[in-house]
Amino acid sequence: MAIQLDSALGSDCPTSAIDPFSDDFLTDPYGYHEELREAGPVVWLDTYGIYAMARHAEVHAALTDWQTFCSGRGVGIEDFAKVKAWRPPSKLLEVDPPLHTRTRSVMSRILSPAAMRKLREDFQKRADALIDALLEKGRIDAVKDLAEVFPLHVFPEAVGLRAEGRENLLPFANMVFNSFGPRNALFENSVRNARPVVQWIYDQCHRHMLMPGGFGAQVWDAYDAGDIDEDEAHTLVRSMLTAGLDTTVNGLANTVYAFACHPDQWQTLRAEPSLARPAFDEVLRWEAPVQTFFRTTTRAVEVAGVTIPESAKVLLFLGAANRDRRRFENPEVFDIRRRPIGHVAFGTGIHTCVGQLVARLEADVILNAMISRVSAIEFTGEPTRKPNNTLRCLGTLPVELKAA
Ligand code: OVM
Repeated sequence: MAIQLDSALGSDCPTSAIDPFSDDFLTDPYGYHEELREAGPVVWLDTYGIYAMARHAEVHAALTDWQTFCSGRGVGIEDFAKVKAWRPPSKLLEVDPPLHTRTRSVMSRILSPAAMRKLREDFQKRADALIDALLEKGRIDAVKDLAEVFPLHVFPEAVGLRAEGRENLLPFANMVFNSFGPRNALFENSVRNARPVVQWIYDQCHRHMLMPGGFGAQVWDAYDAGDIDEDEAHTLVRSMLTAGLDTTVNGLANTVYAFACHPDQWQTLRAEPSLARPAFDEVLRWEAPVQTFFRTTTRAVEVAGVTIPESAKVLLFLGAANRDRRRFENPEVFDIRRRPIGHVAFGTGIHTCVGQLVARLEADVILNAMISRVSAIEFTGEPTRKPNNTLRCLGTLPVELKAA
């Protein structure tokens, strides 16, 4: 007869004392990722009383099985079934089918390939002008002067936001991405003085605040068509304002960082500009802007021989999965010729990043602009980190762009 396993939380798998939300971890996560991957397919994190997965196979499988690993109880550390969410939950990120299916289809229609084709020419012009201006300067902070400037220039306009108050966008996103982690100092500091920031964001989501033709107005068109209700429309606009900016800011900063660290790879890309798309995927694999998300189990489930009980929080390390040698050869090596199919920087399954075409478009036009104009990207100082409970953020990235 089979022996009944002790069903106490975490008793069934390796335990780790690693704190994935400590400054130490967030500043340089990769050694810890390796420890977590090697500890086992499922690891119990003592500090928080949660399960974690850092290997590609298990992260991928959990993301695909939304029936078992649900999002409706929050994708942060707190279980919405037990603790009230600090903000009204997202109707895209923090819901399951059938509601998710409906809101998701509205958003994927708005953020479609056809919509991107309409934006491309304008985005490219702006990217070209920005890189020209940065070459005049020569020495720049690629976070402030490039990675923040460009998305802030093109994205709020594509959504149809008015100009005043846009300085609230990045602090709001910083707060939300910190809020997926524990109530540590990072979270507390980012929600200090949050009220006016949150108020501004919520105000912008109303129909009368949004310019005709933009992504925001198109969400309200879906309300007119009867696809979503009023509250859903408002919250979906909020989703774009939350998820659409800080992610691409860090994606672009990480792109410049990756090439500054690997001058040979920059020359490879310049010699073969058609590698721009796979190069951006390699940046995402190597340095994922969104490092982690949680899921909550809807039932007891066995994963690689470990039984995870029902109602458990499971932390999925997207960034660690992307550097799992079981899935990617020499995962620490940044190689734009690699076809990093299967990286989970955009997630996978039903919640796969719905805005990824916008992110890809932004990266593509910036890389295009740089390929023809920038012969080299050289560090002029040490980059600094800005720890966030979810995002892989650079604080400053001092580089010199050399004109071609
Ligand atoms: C949302 C939302 C917020 C943060 C991230 C995200 C990466 C979505 O409010 O829907 O996706």
